[in-house]
Amino acid sequence: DVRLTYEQKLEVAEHSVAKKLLETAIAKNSNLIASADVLTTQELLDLADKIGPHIVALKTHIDIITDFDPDTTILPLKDLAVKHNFLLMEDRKFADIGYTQELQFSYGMYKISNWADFVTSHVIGGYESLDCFLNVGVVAILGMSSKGTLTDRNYHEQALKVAQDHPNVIGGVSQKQLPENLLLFTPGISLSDSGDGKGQQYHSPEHAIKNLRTDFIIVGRGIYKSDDAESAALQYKLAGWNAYLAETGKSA
Ligand code: UP6
Repeated sequence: DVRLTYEQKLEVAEHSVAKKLLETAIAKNSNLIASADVLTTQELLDLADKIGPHIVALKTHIDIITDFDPDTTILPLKDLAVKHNFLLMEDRKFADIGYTQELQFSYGMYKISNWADFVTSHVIGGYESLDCFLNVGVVAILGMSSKGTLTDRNYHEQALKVAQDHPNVIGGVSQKQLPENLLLFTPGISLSDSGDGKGQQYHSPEHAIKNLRTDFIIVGRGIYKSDDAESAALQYKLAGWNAYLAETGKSA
């Protein structure tokens, strides 16, 4: 069977955030999500402004920003997201009971629910633990990219069942192909490295898109550690988009 295009996925998508992601991919000819794992507000904003034109979403780990402040970190970040038309994905990887996740999502200093378009969450707390993410999309962690991860086949299967049943879930993070009703997000992508010496395992954009049928590749160090983040983002964007075009037969 042939891979569905983003246009075809948009026709059947039900969640507003899934639709927005697919519309953005189509508008920008990009399936690239950049992971902005930098430590200061200045680096975060500089990176977002530079690579913004090439990405569908910017993935944050907001709790590693050393000088976080809602007014100086989040407000300008939201402006950049509007300026360059990308979504904000907070990679919080929630992993608790629903009650606690609700507090972590809306309170504390990060107030993620005020600004994130979508978040990642483990499903280890079970179906109801995802109920709190009412107005955002949830990307469920089904399988991890790191060596020795406990997300084996059985875990993946059971986690997938939770994800597929829950109306807040738009997709999953995985290193395996997913059923077509979920969007697939794949980290562990690099054009030059096979690992980081700390358990991370990398594959090429082509592998993720051809073999796993990934909808969105997630690239961190490959972009923000590069000497020229803007051209690295463009390079990953083109690698991802060309692999997609080849798979859908949209290009010769
Ligand atoms: N990430 C993974 N693997 C997973 C889930 N999430 O690498 O299974 C996240 C990391 C990091 C990014 O938390 O933010 O994706 C990958 O960054 P890198 O490209 O620099 O390795």
